[in-house]
Amino acid sequence: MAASETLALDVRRLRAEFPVLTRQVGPGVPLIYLDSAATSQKPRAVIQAMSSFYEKHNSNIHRGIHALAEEATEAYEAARARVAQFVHAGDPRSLIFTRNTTEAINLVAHTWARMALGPGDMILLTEMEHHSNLVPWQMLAAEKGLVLEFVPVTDAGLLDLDVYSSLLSRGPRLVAFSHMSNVLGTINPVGQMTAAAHAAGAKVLIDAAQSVPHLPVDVEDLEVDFMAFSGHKMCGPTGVGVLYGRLELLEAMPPFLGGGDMIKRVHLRSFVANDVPHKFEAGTPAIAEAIGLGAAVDFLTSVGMPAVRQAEETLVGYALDRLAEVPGVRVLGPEAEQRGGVASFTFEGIHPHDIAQLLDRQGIAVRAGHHCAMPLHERYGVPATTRASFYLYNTTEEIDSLIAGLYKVKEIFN
Ligand code: 7TS
Repeated sequence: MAASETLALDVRRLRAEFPVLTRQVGPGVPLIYLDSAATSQKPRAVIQAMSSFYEKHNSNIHRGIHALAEEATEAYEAARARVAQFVHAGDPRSLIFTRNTTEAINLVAHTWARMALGPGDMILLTEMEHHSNLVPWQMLAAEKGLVLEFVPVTDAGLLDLDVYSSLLSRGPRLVAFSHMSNVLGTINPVGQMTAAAHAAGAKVLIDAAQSVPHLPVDVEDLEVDFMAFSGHKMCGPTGVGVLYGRLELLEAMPPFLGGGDMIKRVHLRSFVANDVPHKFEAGTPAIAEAIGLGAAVDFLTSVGMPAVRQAEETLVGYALDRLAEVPGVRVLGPEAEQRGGVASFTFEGIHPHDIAQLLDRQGIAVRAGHHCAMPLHERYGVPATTRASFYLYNTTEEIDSLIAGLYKVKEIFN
C-alpha cells in the first residue's frame, strides 16, 4: 500500500540515534529493549539538548535579569510551546510542567476536584486504570465522601461502552480514563467517550501516559478538559511530565503547591497567585528536563507520529501472531488495530518473574508483574503478566528473539 510506504520508518537509521541500543548486556549479548511502556530510550538529540543547556546556559528561570537567566527562561518557555504544539493545544499557557503523569493527575485531584466536588458526587473511572489514575481519586473520595464507579472491561480487553452509557446517566461529575492501557494496549475511543461524558455534564480527564508517546493526539479535537502525560515515555528525560488543562478551568482552579514562582505577591498572612501556568509550577522546575522534552517532541515530530503509530501497529500485530504460535502463551487484550505496542501475556505454569529473568540472560528486557494495574489483573484472574512493549526503534527481528527466548524458557522449565 502506498500510504504505508510513505510512512515506513527507517528503523536502522532511527536506532543509530539511540546510543544505548548499541550496548551489550553481557559478553556477546546485545540489548533487546522491549520495555518502552515503562520508559523509553533517549535519542542523542535529547541527551545533547540537556548537556548543552548545562554547558552553556544553566541558570534558574523567571528570576534573574542576567543573560543566562534570560536564555534559560526562553528555552524553558520555548519547550512549553513546542510540547503544546505537539498535542495541538492552541495556547501554551494551557500546559503545565509537572514531574510526571502521576503528579499531573494528583494536581487535578488536589485543585479542581477538591474545589468542585462534594459528598455524594460521582467520579467514573475504568477497570483498566493504572494506579496513578485510581489512588488519587480513592484518597479524595475518602476525604470528601465521593462515590467511585468503574466502567468494566470485557473479556476481549475493551471497555464496555453500554455500561459506560448507563453509568453516565447517573450523572458523574468527572470521567477519568486512560487513552491507552499500559497492560492490554487497548486504545480507547476518547473522542466518542468524551462527547458522551460532556453531554452527561461531566468533565473529562485523560491519562495519556501511553498514548501521547505512540499516537498522534490532538487535544482540542478530542475536546478533553484535562490530559496528563510523562516526558520519559516519549523519548524525553525523567522528572518532567505535563498536565494540559482547558484554560478557563485552569484559571478558575486554586494553586496546587505553594512557594516561589507561583505567586504575584506575598504578604505575611496572604498571597496573590500568579497567572496560569506559573500558578501551578511552584519552586524551581525541572528546567533541563523540560528542554529535553522539547527536543524529544522535535525528534518525534521529525519522525512523524502517524508513522510511529503505523510501525507499532505492524510490530504488535507481528508479535501477536508469533506469540500465538507458542504453546501455553495467552495474550491479554484486543487485536492489533485496537491496541498500541504492548503485549502482556501469561505462559502456562511459569511465573512472569522467572520468564523476565531468563529473558534478561538473553539480553531481552521485558517487565513482569502487575504493571501498576492490580485491579485489571484481578479482573482477568491472573496475579501477574509478562509484558513486551515496543517503540519506534524496535524490529520484527527483536520479536523473533523474544519468541526464541520464550522457547528456551520453556525448555528450562520442562
Ligand atoms: N498511566 C499510565 C497508563 C501508565 O502507563 C503510567 C506508567 C502512568 C500513568 C504513570 O506514569 P508516571 O510517569 O507518572 O510513572 N506506566 C508504567 C508502566 O507500565 N511500567 O512502568 C511505568
